[in-house]
Amino acid sequence: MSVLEKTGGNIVYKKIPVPKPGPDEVLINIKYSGVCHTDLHAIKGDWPLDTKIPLVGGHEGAGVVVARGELVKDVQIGDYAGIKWLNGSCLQCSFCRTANEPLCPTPDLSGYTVDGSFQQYCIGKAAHVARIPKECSLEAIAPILCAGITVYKGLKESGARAGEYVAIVGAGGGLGSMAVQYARAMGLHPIAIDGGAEKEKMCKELGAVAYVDFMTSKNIVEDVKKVTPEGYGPEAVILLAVNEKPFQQAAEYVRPKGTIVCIGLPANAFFRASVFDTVTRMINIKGSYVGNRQDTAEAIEFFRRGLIKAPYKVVGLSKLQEVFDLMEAGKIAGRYVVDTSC
Ligand code: 8ID
Ligand code: ZN
Repeated sequence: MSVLEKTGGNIVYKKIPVPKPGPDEVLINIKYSGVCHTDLHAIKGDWPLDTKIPLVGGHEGAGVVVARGELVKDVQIGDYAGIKWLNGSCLQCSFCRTANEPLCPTPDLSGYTVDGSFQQYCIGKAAHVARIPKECSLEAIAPILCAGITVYKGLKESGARAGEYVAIVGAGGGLGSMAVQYARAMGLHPIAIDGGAEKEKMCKELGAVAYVDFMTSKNIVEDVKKVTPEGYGPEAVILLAVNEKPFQQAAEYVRPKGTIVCIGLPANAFFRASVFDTVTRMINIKGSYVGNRQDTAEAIEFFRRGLIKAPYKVVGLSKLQEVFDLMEAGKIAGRYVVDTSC
């Protein structure tokens, strides 16, 4: 399996023991796992939060339940289930009680504070594992388990309504390719912002109404505004880039009274917006962090209905380091999914 032994080091592919589920846990035979940029942040130690070490990363794991603890009633052996970022939460604090589980002060984070899905056998708290319908392809649904849930939640948090425009910043990446699809399925008009011709082609195929290339555009703010009907800018901006600069630009092109949703987590980044503009243009700025169990069920239902077909490539888990190298270079259009059997 793939293990990180030292923050900032390379990952090591090796055999490790199969864990045993506790009373409220299930053991999932992970077949496929998506590779999220968060996994790369974890390896590099980008965030002000320590990982466990040694660490098995991964939090987009789809597989089959093979064992369960004695308190688990509603998940059966043989069910399809998914490991997501929120592996577990206390379920008793006021955040958990009000369906804000991602804000629980004592969360278990898959592939960060507990071992995740870059292995064949992974533990999840039964209350939190994603319920995956049997008709779903496990490799195709893997990226829904973080990327899909997160962007779906972010789009809901933006308050944008059918018929409105939404800028997706980082649209060519893993979360972005999902966001373009979810936006469309929700009746919104997505404007894709990313770099390069391959990502442009993908975003347009997925249904983006326009593509603004941050690497060649001479004026991103004007280029984004001019593709909206009256030129006032999009009602919402979903920030997924792993770069601070576009966070600054968003406040300049969002439509007055519009909403900026921060989701991407570049290391040591700050959001800077003009106070004058924020006030006189009545801009809303907020963060959005994965999703709760209901968001998970809803995001999966869009997928089950065939509304989300974001592109992914499959490689063996033993090639994971190569996927991280491509990700670091910004060369991945869509998502990589690893097959844990090879
Ligand atoms: O709950 C959350 N908030 C959450 C959940 C999951 C992931 C947050 N994330 C975070 C990740 O930790 C990461 O920081 O979202 C970010 C994006 O994750 P990802 O989609 O898995 O990363 P990616 O596939 O590498 O895509 C990033 C895209 O951003 C583009 C890149 O070209 C790439 O396609 N990008 C960059 I870097 N700079 C850009 C810019 N200036 C840009 N796109 C537009 N303008
Ligand atoms: Zn993720």
